[in-house]
Amino acid sequence: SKPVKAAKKAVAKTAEKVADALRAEVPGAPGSAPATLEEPTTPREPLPPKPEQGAPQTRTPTGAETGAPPTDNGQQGAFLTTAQGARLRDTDHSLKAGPRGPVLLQDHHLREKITHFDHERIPERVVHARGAGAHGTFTGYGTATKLSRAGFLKKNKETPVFVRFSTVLGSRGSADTVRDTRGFATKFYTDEGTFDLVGNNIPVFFIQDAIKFPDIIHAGKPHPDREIPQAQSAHDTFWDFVSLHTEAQHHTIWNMSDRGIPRSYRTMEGFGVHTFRLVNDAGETVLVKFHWKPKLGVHSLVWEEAQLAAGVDPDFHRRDLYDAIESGAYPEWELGVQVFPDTPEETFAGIDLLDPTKFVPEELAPVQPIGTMVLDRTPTNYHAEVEQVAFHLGHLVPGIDVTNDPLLQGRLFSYLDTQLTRLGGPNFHQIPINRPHAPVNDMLRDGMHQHAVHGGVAPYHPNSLDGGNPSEAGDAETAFVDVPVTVTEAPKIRQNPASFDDHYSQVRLFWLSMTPVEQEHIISAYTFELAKCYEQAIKQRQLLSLANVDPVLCQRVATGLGLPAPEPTVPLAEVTPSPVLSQLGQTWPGDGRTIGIVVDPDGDLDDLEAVRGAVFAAGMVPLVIAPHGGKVGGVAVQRTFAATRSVEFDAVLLAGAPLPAPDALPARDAKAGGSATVDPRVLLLVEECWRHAKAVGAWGAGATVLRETGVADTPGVVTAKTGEEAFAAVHELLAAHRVWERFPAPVA
Ligand code: HDE
Repeated sequence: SKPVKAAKKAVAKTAEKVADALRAEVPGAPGSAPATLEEPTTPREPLPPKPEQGAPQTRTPTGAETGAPPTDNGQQGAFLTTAQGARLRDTDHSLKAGPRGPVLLQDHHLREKITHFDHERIPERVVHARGAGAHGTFTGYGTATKLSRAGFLKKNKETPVFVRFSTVLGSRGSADTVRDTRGFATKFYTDEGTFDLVGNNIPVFFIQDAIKFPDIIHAGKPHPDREIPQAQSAHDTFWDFVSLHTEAQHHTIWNMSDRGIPRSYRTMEGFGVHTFRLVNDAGETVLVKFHWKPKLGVHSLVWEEAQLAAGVDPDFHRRDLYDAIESGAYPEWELGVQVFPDTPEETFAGIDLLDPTKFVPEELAPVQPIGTMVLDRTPTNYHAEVEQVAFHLGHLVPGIDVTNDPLLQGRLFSYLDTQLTRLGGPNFHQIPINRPHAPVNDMLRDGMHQHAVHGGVAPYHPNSLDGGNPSEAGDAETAFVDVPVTVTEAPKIRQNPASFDDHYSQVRLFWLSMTPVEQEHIISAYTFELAKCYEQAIKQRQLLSLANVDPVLCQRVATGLGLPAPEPTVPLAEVTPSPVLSQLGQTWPGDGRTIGIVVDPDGDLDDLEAVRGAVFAAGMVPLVIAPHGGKVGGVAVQRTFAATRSVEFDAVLLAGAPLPAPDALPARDAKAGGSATVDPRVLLLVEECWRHAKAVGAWGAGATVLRETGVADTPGVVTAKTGEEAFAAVHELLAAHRVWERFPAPVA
């Protein structure tokens, strides 16, 4: 119509004017034509599929092809269609009675598009809602074949895996770096069926019986009246529960330790928590506990850093995992088992192996490596993979079986049950990420979202109409056979074994295994969390528990809270510390760490290229930080002062002392002890790195910044003649993760 054409013309004219003005403003290129952007709405040939974007799996559970074309991925075909495959002429305008008229109900495309959008979200997981995932490969060492008949543990056998890491308490949109337990769930797509190892980064659990899971989770989740706090244990209901329910004290001290705030998913251990039973070809059994050991070591954030990161970069761990994999620093873990004889008592060194609030110190039962896992591929689609993946402890393969741990037994029920609501029905195993790689030949039929078109007439066993298929497999065909464990004759009863009553000995063992720095962190964590509680009675009750763990711990927290330290109610346990529990005292590779390099655009930048090269060569990521974007000294700037914060870096190098920019934050008054010669954002960066015990290096004018911040000549702060020398010194410091001596000496 005429008015529309006129309007279009006017818009085109204005656009031309704006383009002219922009052209004139491009320095050094007056009048030069701007680079033309390809019009994205013009139909063109499909983009070639990315190698990692294989076609959606078209195999149905019965092996039949669905007929979906192999390149049927999102945004790859030339023409937009409806869900029914009809090509569309226009997806930007609703069907209306005239340009100004009402929208017509008959617009199927509008309704289909909006209805589908309205239903894009699925319920988040009731726990472990926030997660990040990656694909990889597990390779068996063959060392476990004498213990288990599982084929994927055989020497050099490669098995695809998908891992989902998670926090427990927070909602899907909560921050990554909160103090919490982390989930570490691995799906092994083995030739003999899928095996799920659904573990955590802490080897013990809050409760000894699954029936209490709703209680602990209700206590940890936000208060039902205000729905606060999000993703925190620092509130009354959590501490009410753990102080009343003292079997939770062991898991809680791990949370209050640095394990509760991991540096990265890549630097976390994983634990199966429960004791499992392995069975070999000869039918012999052993009891085991599974451990994942990260090749990079176990490292954590410091609390202030974790709090800052939660605001500055709530996706800190998700981003770290993604960036590491994309940059080729593939995270790697060794899988190991602690092995115990399968005796009727199911105990080892006096520790009840069915009690999930206890672990077995590695000094008593070393972790024996049985394979290695490398994660080398990020998800293609978060919803399809990370959200829809469904783990379950009952997904076992021949050679691995469960024990009577009452927590484990309840989980065997819960995981299948929860998927029915979360994934909308009983066919979630047909979702691509959940499809086994082993051939499936089940007789599960129909149900919501059934994707298979099953043939045949006799989905029952035995049958004579479909050739008697499928028939049962025997031992020779690697069938899963439940280990015929003898169940003792006993009364039906709601009661725990007596050994479950010891709630404090291993808490004390953990506390005494920590170095002084780590103990300080634990004291601060308890003090912080309890100070966030309003009810005095809850604080006092928790102090009673701490008194049963250790008098110094109890006294220090009590002092912090301004409360009297109570006397213990049980004798302090005699325990032997387990030094391996400490995260300090060893050196580790720094693969995938980030090194911030602060540059002064007006300074001497001769060494910059060489330093970046040295950082890359060390398997780390250099990020150049400057007052403005663009290039400095011929090198691209990746972070500007306005858009970065210390938490992004594992160590910082200073290649200059940038002067305050005219629009910078107010410079401090030199007379009042502040610096008027260095940009305050650089000073803050260095101060924070120093407080968080990170290595700091400088060369050239960078040394000025160290002097201005008052950190020169302190531990872990190095100055060197050249940039490469400064990085070499920082690299060496990074091997210990942090400059631990910077923390104040503990007060006894
Ligand atoms: Fe879970 N847990 N859990 N849990 N858990 C779930 O399953 C549950 C427990 C763990 O990334 C839920 O699919 C009960 C211990 C991880 O998708 C749910 C009990 C350990 C994940 C559930 C426990 C875990 C879950 C929620 C007490 C460490 C995330 C959504 C008996 C060994 C998996 C879902 C993922 C998820 C129940 C205790 C680890 C509701 C009843 C102990 C890593 O089924």
